[in-house]
Amino acid sequence: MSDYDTVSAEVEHEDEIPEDHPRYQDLLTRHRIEKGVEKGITHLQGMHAEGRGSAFDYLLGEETIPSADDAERAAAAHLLLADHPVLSINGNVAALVPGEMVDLAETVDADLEVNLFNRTPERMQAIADHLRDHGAEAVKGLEADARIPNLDHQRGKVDEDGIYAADVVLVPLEDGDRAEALGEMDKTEIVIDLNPLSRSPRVAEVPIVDNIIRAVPNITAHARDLVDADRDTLEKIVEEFDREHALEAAEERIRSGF
Ligand code: PTJ
Repeated sequence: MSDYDTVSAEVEHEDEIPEDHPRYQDLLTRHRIEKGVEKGITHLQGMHAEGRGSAFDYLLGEETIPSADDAERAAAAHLLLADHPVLSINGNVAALVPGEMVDLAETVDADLEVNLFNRTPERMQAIADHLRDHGAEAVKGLEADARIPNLDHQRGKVDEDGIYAADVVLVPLEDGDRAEALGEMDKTEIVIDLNPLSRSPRVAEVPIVDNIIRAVPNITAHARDLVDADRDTLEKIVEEFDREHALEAAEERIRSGF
């Protein structure tokens, strides 16, 4: 038995996963999702979502492909240009990248809002507390004093001064219905999803086909790089981004390996 065979999903702390393991990112992701379920942050369905994502990531080569890096730079430019950017957080996002989302929100001056598919008061509170434990000062989503039109009651609940009023929304690992409904509200939508055929990236102005654990720190790195850029520079990055190419390049990589 090799050392790698001894790395099981039962590791108590993620530091126990060896960073030189060939499937390190996948093991780390699985571990964080399991801990999220244990803490009442992640819904059990989040494990299915993770499994699907993991298969696509394997086919992508578990790396940020050049078209995804372009999308991440365009996302950073959109967020910096926005009047009211909001980063939407669900149970998988909170488990996988809590500190990284707080970091991005601070870098682009965005609000963080918890917005769940399987919404319960307990999970809403647990996620808000988890984000605060990772440095968030304010977390929206608990007021739920506005509704996304054309979505059923629970899934459509948002804060009036949060997602409802936002001009640019980052919605990672989102289900297609809500992504479509947010798009119909004329918001600029940035979606992170490893499946380029999923409805949510297909309706997004900026589809990012990349693992969220790589995508969010990379958007933040681009935002730091662009933070002093003038509006013309940012607008040029936004204009030059080709969403169709981003989706096609990701699908090509997944299907052919190239
Ligand atoms: O916390 P809740 O209640 O809001 O529920 C969250 C889930 C994710 C369970 C819910 O939104 C859901 O069921 O989503 P879907 O329809 O399964 O879509 C999730 C998408 O995220 C799928 O297309 C996956 O391929 C993708 N995905 C999963 N893990 C990752 C990912 N994309 C990027 N990075 C990942 N690590």
